[in-house]
Amino acid sequence: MSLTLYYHPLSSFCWKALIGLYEADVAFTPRVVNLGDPAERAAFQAVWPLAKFPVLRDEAAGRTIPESSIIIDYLAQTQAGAASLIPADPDRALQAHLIDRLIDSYIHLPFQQIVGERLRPEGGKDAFGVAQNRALIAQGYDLIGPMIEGPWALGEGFTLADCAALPALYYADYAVPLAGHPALSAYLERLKARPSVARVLAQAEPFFQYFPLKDG
Ligand SMILES: N[C@@H](CCC(=O)N[C@@H](CS)C(=O)NCC(=O)O)C(=O)O
Repeated sequence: MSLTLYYHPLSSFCWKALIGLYEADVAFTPRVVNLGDPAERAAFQAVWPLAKFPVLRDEAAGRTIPESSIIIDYLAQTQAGAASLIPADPDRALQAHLIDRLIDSYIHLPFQQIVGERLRPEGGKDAFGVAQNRALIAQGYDLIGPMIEGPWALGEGFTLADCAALPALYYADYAVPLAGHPALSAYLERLKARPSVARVLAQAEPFFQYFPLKDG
């Protein structure tokens, strides 16, 4: 099999890539990386020096593709089943990329910062930074909510924007509850019911005990 995905089942950015792979029914070899294991980390670093996942390796093409959004772009360019993840119409493709960028920048990354804060030792905490990131996520919800056309981000077609939205909304909900955003909450529920997403969530379930915000 030509494609290998380096990932971890609990990793939110890996969910974005996995949803794309499952949506398109692309065959790949899953390679779970335990970054806590020095040998595994070193081996992964040889594939991608930043040692951040997901990373897709296309052995036949001799290419290493990092970055969750770029992996979806690459799949759309190289796998017939994945083509629709990026709309053919250039304006709609821009919109898919815009939503992906906004979600990553103003929901997903601030959430990641909040989780990082939880893992810091006493004395290294940054309550001001956490408040800033919570405010950013709330702004992100206000921004993204009206952009969701329904049922999916760009209407009837499931795209990169939806692959990005699920992990960001699913996890950020723990830090900044979506309760005051009924349209986004309903969108998240539709996403969770999607078979590709349900598969990703089921695979993450055994690892969820390690999610630092699981108890609020
Ligand atoms: N911009 C990257 C972000 C990737 C990222 O931050 N991945 C996290 C997991 S969700 C990671 O590898 N963390 C491990 C670390 O930072 O040591 C993407 O979209 O793929």
